[in-house]
Amino acid sequence: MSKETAKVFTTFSGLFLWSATTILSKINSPSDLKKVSEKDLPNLCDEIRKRIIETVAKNGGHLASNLGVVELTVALHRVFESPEDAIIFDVSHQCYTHKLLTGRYKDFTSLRKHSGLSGFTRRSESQHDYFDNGHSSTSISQGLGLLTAWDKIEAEQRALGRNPKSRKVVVVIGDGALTGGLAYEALAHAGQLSKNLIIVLNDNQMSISPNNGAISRYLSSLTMTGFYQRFRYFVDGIVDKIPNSENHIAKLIYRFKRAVKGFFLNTNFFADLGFEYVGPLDGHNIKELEDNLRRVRRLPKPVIVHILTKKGKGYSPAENDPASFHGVGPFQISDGKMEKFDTLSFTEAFNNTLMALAENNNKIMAITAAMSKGTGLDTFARHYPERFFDVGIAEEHAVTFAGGLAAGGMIPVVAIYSTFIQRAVDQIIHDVALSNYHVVFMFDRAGAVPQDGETHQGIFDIALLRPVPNMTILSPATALDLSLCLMWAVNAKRPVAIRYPKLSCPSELPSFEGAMVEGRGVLLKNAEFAPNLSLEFEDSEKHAKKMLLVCTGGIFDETLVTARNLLQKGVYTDIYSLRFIKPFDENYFLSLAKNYDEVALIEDGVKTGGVGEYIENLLFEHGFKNIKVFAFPERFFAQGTRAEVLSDAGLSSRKIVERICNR
Ligand SMILES: Cc1ncc(C[n+]2csc(CCOP(=O)(O)OP(=O)(O)O)c2C)c(N)n1
Repeated sequence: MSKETAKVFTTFSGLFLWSATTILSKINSPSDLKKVSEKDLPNLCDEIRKRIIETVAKNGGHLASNLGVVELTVALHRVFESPEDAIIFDVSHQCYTHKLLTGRYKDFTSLRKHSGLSGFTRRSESQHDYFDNGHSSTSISQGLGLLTAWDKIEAEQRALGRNPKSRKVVVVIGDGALTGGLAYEALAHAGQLSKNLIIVLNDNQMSISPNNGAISRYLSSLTMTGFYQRFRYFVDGIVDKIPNSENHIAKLIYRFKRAVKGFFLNTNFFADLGFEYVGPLDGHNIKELEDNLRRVRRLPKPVIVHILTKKGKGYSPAENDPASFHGVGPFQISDGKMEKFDTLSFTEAFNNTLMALAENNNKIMAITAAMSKGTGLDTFARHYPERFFDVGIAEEHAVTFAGGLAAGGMIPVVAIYSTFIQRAVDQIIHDVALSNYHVVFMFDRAGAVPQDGETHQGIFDIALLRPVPNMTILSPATALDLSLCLMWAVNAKRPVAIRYPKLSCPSELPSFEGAMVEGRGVLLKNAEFAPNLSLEFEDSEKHAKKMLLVCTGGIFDETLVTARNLLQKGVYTDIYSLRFIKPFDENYFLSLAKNYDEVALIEDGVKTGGVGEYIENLLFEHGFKNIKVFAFPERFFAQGTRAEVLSDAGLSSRKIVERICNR
């Protein structure tokens, strides 16, 4: 390793990087970890960081978040007895150390690969993973439910005269995830139930981007109370040494401690909810973490352990720019350089158009739920800070807030990933569509989503929102198409959702330049998209059948490949790209469809309730016989490249052509 490379590792000890991993490779379970001596723990943490950096540099992943929780995860697995005790990670994008310590060291190179380890906790992978997480702010509810169930079972055992082991539940939640409303519903309930739920609040002052807002300010104010915490542990240390017979002395000291606490923490939101508040602790100090976790393990009430960590810890490119290293593709370890693509993505196409529109219309406002980088709205935020809102991981609020803005005459543009909008379906129905408010929704990452797996596929939005009255749903196929859709939506005076994939935009084709006509898509004849292949059909009728491929815009690129492959096999094929998923001009479509012998519907969404199923029924009702629907079957789809996910769903060009040709 060169000196340059060594420089980027900020915390690794001495010459360790040149030696092979030794401690980590021998840990097959948390019980092996418990045997590691205290003095070896810093080396173990170095090994873990090295393994994470090397793997993520190749496979991509959530680097900065994982580097921040190495010591915490080691401490948790040394103090608690997973899997008898449950350690639950919110979102679980920060679970890599947990995976490495729970028997998945050898498979770790397959992280986020097709058929490999997921980048999140998955029940199918390990008994140490209690939940299939990926969406934010669920962990406190999950932990509380699990603990309530275990407590009931324990009580039943005790009633039978047995002496069951008391199982513990620890939840790890970040300050970003704590901006989600679900977390507060759970906190209120946990305070009410008053069980020993242990919540570790991992405060790195970052969501994906810096965590602004009132909650973040409040957490910072809590970090001022370090003196009280030192005092508190000093007193607890004394109380621990007092024999039981002298309990009244302990009680006196406890009262004194409460009085001092009142002085330093005259309000503490968590304490007011019924939690014991412990912290702030140094989240990179294993000894301090272990000592405190051992103490809170025994408390008869819910506890918040507030720890401070550094996102990206140990790797300077990630420490210096944690937002860019939150979720990364492959990168160069020596300097953190990431691969750059010069093709235009749908996300960029959206933002270019939005910037152009916002320049001439100051009613346009942009909203994101903690995804300003992912949705590309960071550019808008820089130019129009007064018209930009990052509401935190609060999709429900984002939508209802947008309804309020629309009621006040603004034109809110809400950019949320397709998978996360699932959270806010009721807000779309009740707070926007019912009043027919003019809100523009941009559903990024619609359809097949690479590498993140089940929790992140954007395949349910069409089925969830197509039945909603007043909703318009658009699915552009190219950058120009997306621009036209957004311009149309900004003038539409009703709720409009535009869905588009995580993908580079396909090359433009002249047919997309046509003006938008409500309810209608874009017909592309094969002479346009495959001039060389279509020649053989020009003057002859030698093709047996004429095929129309009808596709959602998000899968237009693959549909083009399919059409060309069919042409090569001698099947005359044209494409109809569904610019409008809803409303749908049925008469216009039927008048087109009657020119074809066979129609295949290709949709990058779930089949049940999808637009393909709807068009299939329409065609049947009008006497069409030869119809095939290609869409995601009712299953969850694990991680893989886009092509692998589509293939798993039977949507690869090869599989579609095969099914069509073997009719
Ligand atoms: C409902 C939902 N919205 C958005 C996201 C995308 N997301 C993943 S991690 C993350 C930030 C989490 O921040 P924090 O909890 O502080 O963890 P950190 O990465 O800082 O350790 C976000 C916004 C998500 N997973 N779920």
